[in-house]
Amino acid sequence: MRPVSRHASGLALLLAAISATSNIDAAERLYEQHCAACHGTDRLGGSGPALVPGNFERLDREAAMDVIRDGRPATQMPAFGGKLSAAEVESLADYIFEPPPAPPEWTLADMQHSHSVPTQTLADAPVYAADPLNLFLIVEKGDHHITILDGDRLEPIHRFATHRALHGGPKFSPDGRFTYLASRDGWISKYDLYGLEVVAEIRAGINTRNLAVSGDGRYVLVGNYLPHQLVMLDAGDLAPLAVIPVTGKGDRSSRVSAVYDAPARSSFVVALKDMAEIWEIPYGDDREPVYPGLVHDYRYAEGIADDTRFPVRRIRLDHYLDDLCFSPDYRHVIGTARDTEGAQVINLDVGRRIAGIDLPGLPHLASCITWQYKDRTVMATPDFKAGMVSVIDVETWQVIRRIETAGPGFFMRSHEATPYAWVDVFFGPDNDRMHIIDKNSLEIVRTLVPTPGATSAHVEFDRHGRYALVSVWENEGAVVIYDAHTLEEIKRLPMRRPSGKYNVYNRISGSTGTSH
Ligand code: DHE
Repeated sequence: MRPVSRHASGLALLLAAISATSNIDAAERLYEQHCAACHGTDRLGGSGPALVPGNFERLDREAAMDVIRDGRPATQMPAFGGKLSAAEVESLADYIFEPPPAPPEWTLADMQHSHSVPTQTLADAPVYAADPLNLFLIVEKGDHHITILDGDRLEPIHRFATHRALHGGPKFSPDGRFTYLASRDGWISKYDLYGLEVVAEIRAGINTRNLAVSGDGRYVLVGNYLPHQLVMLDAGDLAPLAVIPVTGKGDRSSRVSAVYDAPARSSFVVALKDMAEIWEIPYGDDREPVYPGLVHDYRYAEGIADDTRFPVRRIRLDHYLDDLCFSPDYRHVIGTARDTEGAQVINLDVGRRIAGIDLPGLPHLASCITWQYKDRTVMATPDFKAGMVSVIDVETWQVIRRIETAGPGFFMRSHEATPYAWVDVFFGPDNDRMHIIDKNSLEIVRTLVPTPGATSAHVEFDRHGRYALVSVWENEGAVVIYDAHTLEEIKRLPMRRPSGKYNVYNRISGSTGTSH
């Protein structure tokens, strides 16, 4: 074989570089022609999601090609298979997986530009005849809508379109009149449950995890994966008050796993994905809580008007926390760590780990609930990996029972007025089952199968604990309503992949049967 001269191999490299550049140029032109109108000229999203790496958590390149070619059912994403060749589809997929020239930013100006307050005059009273605190909001993931259901008559009273892919439960103003919704694309909407209309909207990020509303109803905190920042909004009209970069020493920064309200502490608690820390952001009038004898590392938010409004307390941990919940008094965070077995208990007052819990597998702490068992308070959590529910004493942090289930579960719910806790079997061949656990004996006393062969998931009770609503988690799915005492089916309402459902009263009253 003839040796390739240094000159010739340099030429080959140059030609390859030119060809790669012209491929990218061609893909860029295709993008501008077919995608930019919905996904933004900068690929940071518009009516469609942002198309940049970091925003495709569950979509690989092959799956992206399928979506470009075939479209996405129940969304505005059309099929381009008839217009583009296979090579063009492939080059578009390559292009959107290419990191943008500079890290994506979503600035205060971007947020202000997206901000709107469409409704200036609010209804004086509910525009329907139903108990406004016994409404259910049912998120229909299948076609991105919410159905509002009267919790007494069990009839829908309204249905409205939401932004694409809501995630995390809707949150409520303390009086239950308004609900706040977050979409994975960063859109935050405030919706009036009296007038049944959107009253304010803003895009607070490119890839958002969830939002929390302060217990005093004044603030909304939004946690983002992209960019690495928290955004504090005025809960009145969703105007941005402060953008808080999630940064550490040097050039470290982190995605936000989730944000939570801790009403008993008048603070927000922030879980981080890429730094072994939890943040606490007090929002009461006395902003800097005093924990006697402790030195805290406060860093002030880079606010837009005033640097000292939202001090951040950093609680340093030994491990990265993946998933967490709170003890009923909000003194403790119970979290699982990516890099270690079991769960850890962090006392928020002293700002450190005080106990471990023997929880093998991958407990889904975000959906843990509590109840009184004999003379103690217990906390129960399903597990993502194993078919079991663990019941934990919140005084001693000992696991007092492991209840074997038909497969790993996602969501668990109960209510003060029912003797039962309901847990789904979300994964595996038995995912059409729903277990009913007796809270006194800690035994499974019944297993329901709402629709054989279809995933059943996520339960919510009405405010009085009379009915339990279960999702049949399919595109042509349903919400099945059971009598919470007899466990008999009462009726079913067809819905488009109903995911979470939320009763206003249970949420604002802090029912122990639901995760917060
Ligand atoms: Fe969720 C809540 C994290 C995937 C449906 N999910 C939450 C919360 C967190 C979380 C931290 C609590 C925040 C809140 O309610 O404000 N979820 C995660 C993940 O890290 C994970 C595993 C991966 C991801 O892509 O984000 C994940 N979640 C899912 C899904 O695949 C689900 C089943 C379908 C979906 O909508 O994407 C899903 N998550 C939900 C729902 C809630 C939720 C319905 C609200 C639970 C509730 O009843 O309060």
